Amino acid sequence: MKLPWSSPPEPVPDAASAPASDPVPRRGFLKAGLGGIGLVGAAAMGMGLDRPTKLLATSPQSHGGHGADAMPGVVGEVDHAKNGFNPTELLTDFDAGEVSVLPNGQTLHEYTIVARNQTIEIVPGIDFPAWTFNGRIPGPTIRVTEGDRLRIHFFNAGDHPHSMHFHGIHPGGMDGVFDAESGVVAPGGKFTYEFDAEPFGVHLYHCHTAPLAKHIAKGLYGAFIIDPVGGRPNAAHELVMVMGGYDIDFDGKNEFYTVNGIPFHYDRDRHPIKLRTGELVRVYLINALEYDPINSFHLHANFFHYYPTGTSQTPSEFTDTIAQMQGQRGILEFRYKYPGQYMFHAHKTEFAELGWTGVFEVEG
Ligand SMILES: [Cu+2]
Repeated sequence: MKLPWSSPPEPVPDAASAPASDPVPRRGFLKAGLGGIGLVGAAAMGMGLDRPTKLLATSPQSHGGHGADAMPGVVGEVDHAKNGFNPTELLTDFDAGEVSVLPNGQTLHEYTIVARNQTIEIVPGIDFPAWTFNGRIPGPTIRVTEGDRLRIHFFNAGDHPHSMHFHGIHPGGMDGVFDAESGVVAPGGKFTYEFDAEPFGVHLYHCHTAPLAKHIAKGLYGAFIIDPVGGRPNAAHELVMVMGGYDIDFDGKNEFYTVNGIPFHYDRDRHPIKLRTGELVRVYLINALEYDPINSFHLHANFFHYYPTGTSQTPSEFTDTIAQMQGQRGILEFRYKYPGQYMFHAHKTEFAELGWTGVFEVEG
């Protein structure tokens, strides 16, 4: 049997290993402004100086004839098939793993997770040398019920040491932090993490090897949902949104921001999320952003009940905006009263203009 990690790792063209003679230095490209666009085929992107803060769409895809766009965007579409994942599908892709029952009656969820080097087209024409769990950013949304057993067979097919560090309650030897015994895996190696799922809530997992910020920012993070026994009230839509960013020139600052891996994906002209009035919508929101201390979520023309970390079934707040620091997460519940198109985005405008924005399209 060909093991999933037996293929040779691809080279990772990151800042440390990129040849000095790189004909199109990324930072140079960013600073070059529009003149550099043709070199990478990025369509209709206006680059700023240090960060591409003016990504105004100017093609027929923009809302021509109605003045300026409400928010910047990009023109065209990334190659989702080549990337191997589509953010629209990731919204509702909950993974219970291989389910069986242990002799003691406990439900067992088994997963195979592979970390590897992978090039992701993050906006049209711009590739990012990512590291992924199972070929996607964020990694699989692991979803189980409190008290279930998790058994995760982790393979490192990348060329750096990686691990899976889960938030939750578990033994130190399963924490994926210090050494091979506690689940740090060398390239070509494997480790099996096994522990009980607690407490219920919305959590996350991520690689926890040094330098930590880089390993997370390269894409090694995902959602980890533990449902309470008996579940939560039925919702018409349950959606996962994992916030992240991309530092494409490796200077420790993000050039793009996103939910579920691809900036601007859920915009009005692209792939708005379709809802109906009156439906209960539940969003599992996680902040896996590195290099910026605070992220946020703002919902337009509506309010939501907020359950920090999802560890209580009683909401703590009724609001339209929340902030999350790195690693924080929570559950949002709302219903739309009126049909229409409604933005959701980071309330930090810079993040929104650089990709962390989307639209709920609500029909009556
Ligand atoms: Cu790592």
